[in-house]
Amino acid sequence: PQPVRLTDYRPPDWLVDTVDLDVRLHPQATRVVARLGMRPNPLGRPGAPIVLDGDELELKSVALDGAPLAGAGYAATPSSLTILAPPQEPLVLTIETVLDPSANTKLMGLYCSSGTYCTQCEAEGFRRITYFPDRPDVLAVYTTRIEAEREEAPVLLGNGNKVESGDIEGTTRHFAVWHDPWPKPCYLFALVGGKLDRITEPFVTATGKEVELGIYVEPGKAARAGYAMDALKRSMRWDEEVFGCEYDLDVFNIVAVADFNMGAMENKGLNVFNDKYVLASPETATDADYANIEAIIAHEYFHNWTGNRITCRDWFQLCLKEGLTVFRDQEFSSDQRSRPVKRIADVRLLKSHQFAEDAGPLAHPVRPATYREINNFYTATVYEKGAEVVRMLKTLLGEEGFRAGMDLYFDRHDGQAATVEEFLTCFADANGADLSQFALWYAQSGTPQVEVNGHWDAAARSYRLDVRQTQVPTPGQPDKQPMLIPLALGLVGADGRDLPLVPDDGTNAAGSVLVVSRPEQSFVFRDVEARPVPSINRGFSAPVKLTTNLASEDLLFLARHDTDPFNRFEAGQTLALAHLVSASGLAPEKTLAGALAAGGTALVEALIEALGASLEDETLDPAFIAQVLSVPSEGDIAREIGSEVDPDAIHAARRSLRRALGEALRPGLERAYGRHAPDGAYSPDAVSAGRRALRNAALELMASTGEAADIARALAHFETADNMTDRFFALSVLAHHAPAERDAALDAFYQRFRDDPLVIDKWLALQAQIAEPETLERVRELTRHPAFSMGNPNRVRALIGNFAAANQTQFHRPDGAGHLFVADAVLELDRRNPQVAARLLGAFKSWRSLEPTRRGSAERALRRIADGPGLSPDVSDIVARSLG
Ligand code: BAL
Ligand code: ZN
Repeated sequence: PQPVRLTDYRPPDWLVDTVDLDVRLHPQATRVVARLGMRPNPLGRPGAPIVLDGDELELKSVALDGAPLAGAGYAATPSSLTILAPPQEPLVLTIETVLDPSANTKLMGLYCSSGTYCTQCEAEGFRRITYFPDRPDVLAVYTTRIEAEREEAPVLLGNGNKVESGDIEGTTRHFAVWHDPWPKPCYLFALVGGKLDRITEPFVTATGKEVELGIYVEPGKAARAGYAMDALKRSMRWDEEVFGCEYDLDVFNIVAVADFNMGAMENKGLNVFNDKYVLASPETATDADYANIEAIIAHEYFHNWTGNRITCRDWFQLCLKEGLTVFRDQEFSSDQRSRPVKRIADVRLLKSHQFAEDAGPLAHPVRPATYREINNFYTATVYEKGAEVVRMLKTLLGEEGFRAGMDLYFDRHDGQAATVEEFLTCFADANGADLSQFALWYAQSGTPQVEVNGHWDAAARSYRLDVRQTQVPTPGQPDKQPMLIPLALGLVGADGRDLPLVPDDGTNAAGSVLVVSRPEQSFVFRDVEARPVPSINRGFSAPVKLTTNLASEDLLFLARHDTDPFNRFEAGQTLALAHLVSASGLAPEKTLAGALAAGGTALVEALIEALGASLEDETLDPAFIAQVLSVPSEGDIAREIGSEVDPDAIHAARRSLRRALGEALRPGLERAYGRHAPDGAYSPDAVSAGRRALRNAALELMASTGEAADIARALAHFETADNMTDRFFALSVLAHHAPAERDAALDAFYQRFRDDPLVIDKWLALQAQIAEPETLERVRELTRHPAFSMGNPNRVRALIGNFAAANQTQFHRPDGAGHLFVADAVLELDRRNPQVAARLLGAFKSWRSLEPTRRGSAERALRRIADGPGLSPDVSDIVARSLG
């Protein structure tokens, strides 16, 4: 496909004010009649034809103002419909198409998921339902009549409010009419028809309007929707209280389906969810599942204002709704749970996914300037880095300044399709701020590198920080400009308390945030009586790669004393990472890793001691301690090493550090394990989840020693667990650390949950992650297991996705068999579901940093895909950029 460029944007030639749809559902031949109330756009090209998008559509008829249009009046293909010489005035265009939902394996447009009709239209799925100007800046009011066999689809749902329903006399069919008064782009259209159970609750908005909330699930699963409903109500209240956003329809419905490409979708008044992010019970869902459900329910709900009421002018602006809405859901979860632990988890995710993306051939700006396939830009960069950019805006402007900017944005752009520039202008106008340099965060790709060196001047009683920022080249961006980087700072005194920050004249330190704007810049603080330890980039205030001249003793000090919980965590991680890099045999000269290697085991012992101090500190949140004890991931270590990566060496280094922790901290781990034993029925709340997290972290660290008593403890933990968090965690410990117990435990788990696909996904994922050479054959066999299906995205992601993304040693086997297996899976999947195939292919994103043997085999696998016949635009785009 030809690239689409941001600079080529022009307004639509024709606008659509109203869409009246009549959809007669049938599994193989659904008939759609669309009546589009259109008019020429005063901002468009005068006299332009009407050009509508389509995708695999079968056209039955076209009429203009009620009169059938002869073939000479239009040109139609499955992918476009052009009305050749329309009158240049308001008109009604009626289009009849027929489609086959059962044959729709791409899961875009209208399809059947386990017998339920549902839709997915973002980004460009509506054109698979009817011909339409499928672009987000065409906003219309929709009325949807849905008709179906009563037996087959007793529930019929659409956007907006239900205005009519009934039986069709003399037939076995019935219908419902839904009207959505809020103009919206077609990507927010949805309909659902099926046999579904429902839970419902009332909600009264801040101004007293009553809303009926409904969650629809497969028959028999309603009992598992309660947590999602609770999360929804909390989200609605929170958005009123924190952002002043009130819901705006009489009903809000969520439907959970089993076959879904994404996590969920924010269609107006009718969210459609991957059932993984709705269904939960203590027996089937882990604490992480509960937290994800809460976050994603909130995320989709928050889109009602950031995405739906104010949408995107074009798909380049995707971060306008996604980055902002991720920021909002992160804030919601932080308020509902532990803010520091949430921040640590979010930064871990950012580094493992987004920093990795930024460091490889798929790097792109938060707002890309060009794309070939928009489906490939639902990325960690657009979402997670996009959220970091909004967070920095808040850091720079402060709580009130940020809220003033948001208020102005809602006020000024409600009902519009907006741009990133318009968003930033609201914050600039509301605060009298110049955000022109800040805007580079949207345009420049790559992770900025920030080096900070601190110097204490005893004679002058001052402390100086020299800051240097470097922007590394990324695909298509060889040269970059310096960015505006907010670095939150503390100077920690010997007693562990923060010193007052007194900026010397001439610096631009605003409170405790250094605003770095130049390639090199110094900040001086006076009245500093003794050498402090600087705590830099507190709370991860900027998404940068930070290096400092802190000595390992300084990091050990921060790991014990920093009052900023994120940096207390981060200090331990920095030391652990340095050790792991050096233990992987690849310590570059003059780095902290090099120094550690030179320092020998003494520093590792000191690190373990510092982690042990956190473990024993009963004033700390157990969830925080669990994070502190969790060593950097294999991906983090690989990224730190950067080139000539050997995943086996990394795996061995990480394993041996965990074993050392298990051995050295055993008494404390045993105490934590005992102290956090369950004291009542399972509850998914954050405090209970934190206690389980620490207890399970202790279980795993002890089991990583391989001692028989520790394995026996894990087995007992598995067998006596009364909830999925504990049961699955213990199973995972056995799978990774107890080869002799593994298969019996896996089998017991399978027999217990064989009828529950979402739980079986955990079972598939776990087996795919075992770091042993037999795993590839195990995964191959599992692709033939009755529980597996290439047609279901959750199954594919659980088994093949986890093998590729979460099993570095086996995906990158030196014999290349892992790469080849995934390449063949990508090719097979691409014929069925290109979006899922392209996402799987993303696992190759760091291939250039591998050592030569593995790099060669990854390249051969990528070339094999590139040479595949009839590749989808999704896969051909990713493979071309990966090799480019
Ligand atoms: N808009 C696609 C799903 C989501 O990000 O909410
Ligand atoms: Zn979203």
